[in-house]
Amino acid sequence: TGSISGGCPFHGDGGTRGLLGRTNRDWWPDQLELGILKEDGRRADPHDPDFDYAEAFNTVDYNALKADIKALMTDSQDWWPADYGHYGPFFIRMAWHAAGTYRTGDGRGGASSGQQRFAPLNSWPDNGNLDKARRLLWPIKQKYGKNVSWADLFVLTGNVAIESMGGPVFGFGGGRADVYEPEMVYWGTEEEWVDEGVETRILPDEGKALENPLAAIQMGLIYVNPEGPGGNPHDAEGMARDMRETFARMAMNDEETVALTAGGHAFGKCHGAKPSETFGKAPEGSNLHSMGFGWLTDPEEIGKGHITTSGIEGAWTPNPTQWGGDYFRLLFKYDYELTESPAGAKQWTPVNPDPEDMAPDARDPSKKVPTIMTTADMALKRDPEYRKISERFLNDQAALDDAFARAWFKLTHRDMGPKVRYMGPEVPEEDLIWQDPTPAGTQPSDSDVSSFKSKVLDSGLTVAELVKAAWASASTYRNSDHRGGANGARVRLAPQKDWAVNDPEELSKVLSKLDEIRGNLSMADAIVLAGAAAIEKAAKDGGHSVSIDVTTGRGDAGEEHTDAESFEPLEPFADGFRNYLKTKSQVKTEEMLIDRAHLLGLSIPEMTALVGGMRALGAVSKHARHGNAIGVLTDRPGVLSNDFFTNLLTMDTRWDVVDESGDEEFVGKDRKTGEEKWHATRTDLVFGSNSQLRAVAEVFAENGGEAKFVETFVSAWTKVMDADRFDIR
Ligand code: HEB
Repeated sequence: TGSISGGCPFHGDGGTRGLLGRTNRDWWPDQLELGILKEDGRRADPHDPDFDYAEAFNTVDYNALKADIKALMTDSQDWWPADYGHYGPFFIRMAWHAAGTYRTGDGRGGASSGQQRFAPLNSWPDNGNLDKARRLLWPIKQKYGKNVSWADLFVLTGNVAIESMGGPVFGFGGGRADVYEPEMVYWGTEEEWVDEGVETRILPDEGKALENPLAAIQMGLIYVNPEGPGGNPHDAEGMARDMRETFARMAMNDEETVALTAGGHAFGKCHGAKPSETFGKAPEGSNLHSMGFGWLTDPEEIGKGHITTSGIEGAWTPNPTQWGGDYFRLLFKYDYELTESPAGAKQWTPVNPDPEDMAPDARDPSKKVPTIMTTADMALKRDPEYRKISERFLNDQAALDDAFARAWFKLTHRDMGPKVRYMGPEVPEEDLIWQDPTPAGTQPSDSDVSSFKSKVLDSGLTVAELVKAAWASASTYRNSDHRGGANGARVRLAPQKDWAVNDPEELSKVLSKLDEIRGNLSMADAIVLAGAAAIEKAAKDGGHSVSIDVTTGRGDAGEEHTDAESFEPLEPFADGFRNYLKTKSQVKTEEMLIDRAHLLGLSIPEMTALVGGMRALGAVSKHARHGNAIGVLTDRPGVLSNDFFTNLLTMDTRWDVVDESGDEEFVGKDRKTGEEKWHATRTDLVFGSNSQLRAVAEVFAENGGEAKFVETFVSAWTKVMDADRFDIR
């Protein structure tokens, strides 16, 4: 992809930062405090905890819903009149900005939870005036109620908008359940949002790559600054670099980037008819009586409609509410000169346009105005690689239609996970490689399962090896974009099989042994069942009789089902559960554990039990300097016991730093004799040092606590193994 991304997560300008960077509380210190009402696990979501949104969506009269959305397109409202009498372009921008926050680095952001309703996204400068777009949709949201989420409505409205203007659409899958509070996402550390003179985050000359997992080059942007890197319209190379990198962070290649941008800008206009000094505060910080609206200060804007947003002024084509090839036709027909909008933004205008290539005025179709290109649009002709693609689309409209429709579908569905999660009558038949398609599995018989489990225990593989393989397979799952997980057994394939965190040699030995003895089980089931057999044995050796529920029926994916490159961002830079750290980052190693637990959907007790349990089982990575035993605070590794907690919390041990420089490894010595007993990392000691984690560790260490620990460990383990089983939910 020509990506210049830094390899290291959260890599930036040195120094350390918190897991979330700058948060809503930093941006809006006066924000109403609702967090106290969520103590004791009280939920912000008003729906019943067992409300099944996907099921609810399936009850909707889909065609009626689409007809209602279509009618809205041209039902211009006095409080925010539609440009050209058609809201379509405005809604496309809304849908694209809803989806465009997605980033491959951690799978967070994206259209799948309706986050655009909340801060900071509702107030990002790049989302300017989209508060009005969402409010236009309220009557439809209200009508369909809980059966149509905001998240689905945003995307479907984008689709209907494209269709209603003659554009190509590939399909729609519903099933995005809304959230009711802002998701905890790292959006960056800068104290400034995008503005003139604020640097791009990418400066290769200064050795600055775009910090992982971010996918926008400035705080407050979806992708890039339309006026050029840091607002410089002359930096054509930098513009293409910023676009290429940010789109790559959303798994878009050059062709998809060109198709999306040109296809999107076939529609609508930019808004910069008046200087942006007239801007009021963004929604999250605006007056109470603005009722959630922001930016609106120009009284004209109420009666006449959309005046200034980005500051750039003008439409790209002469037919802004009609799909077609005018964007490329104009881009290549004319030379463009640098001009300034009334709001003072840098933009490009065709030199001597023919009258028929002028655009209608957004309010008065009898008036003609010049079209424009942004500096970002100009990159599609100034960058040699983009240019080749643009020229192909210029001469082949059908190719653009297909590329745009597919890229739009990917953009808006990329974070929904496996295709089984898509609902509704317009889900495309075709399997797409980015959906990580997994062939359906079959259900093994009970006797197949039990004979396999006894073979596993006789195979000579250790508890630790089996547990590590199962964890390696399942723990790639991310709750954010629902990718990864044990289904498909992609742990056998590149790149996972070679990740250092997976101890590749050991993994390959375990997998070939399991393959040998699995009979007609799928590899995916065999790996999970082997882990379960190992844990049951380990529990028995510790005096606990447990039986682990394994939901079988997983399928095996092949290389042909797998876009290996797209799995690279799933590699953990740190996996505290296996005591693995690849690169020390700006974020503390224990925060990386919290991050991973969050992506796995784990609670504090679940995370704590898993860490303590995997240590007791000896299931730690081999990377560590102290061999296989780091964090394994037990004399009987391989037995499921609460030894990790009792040995961590005892006052008989004194802990010292081993590597003064790194502050990552520690040695535990007998307080009286000075004898070395254990080696541990930050992700071990945090369960004794952090007051909240210690409180939970105490429960597992205290008298009678071991049973509670085993029970919590087993249920958390099962949760991780089954995290991606949407096929059976
Ligand atoms: Fe766009 C609009 C930029 C991509 C679609 N954009 C727009 C504007 C700007 C831009 C500046 C204006 C705003 C206002 O209002 O003012 N884009 C941009 C950039 C990029 C883009 C820089 C990257 C390169 N788009 C895109 C995509 C899509 C789009 C991808 C889809 C697909 N846009 C759009 C639309 C519009 C816009 C549709 C219009 C809106 C209205 O009209 O309202």
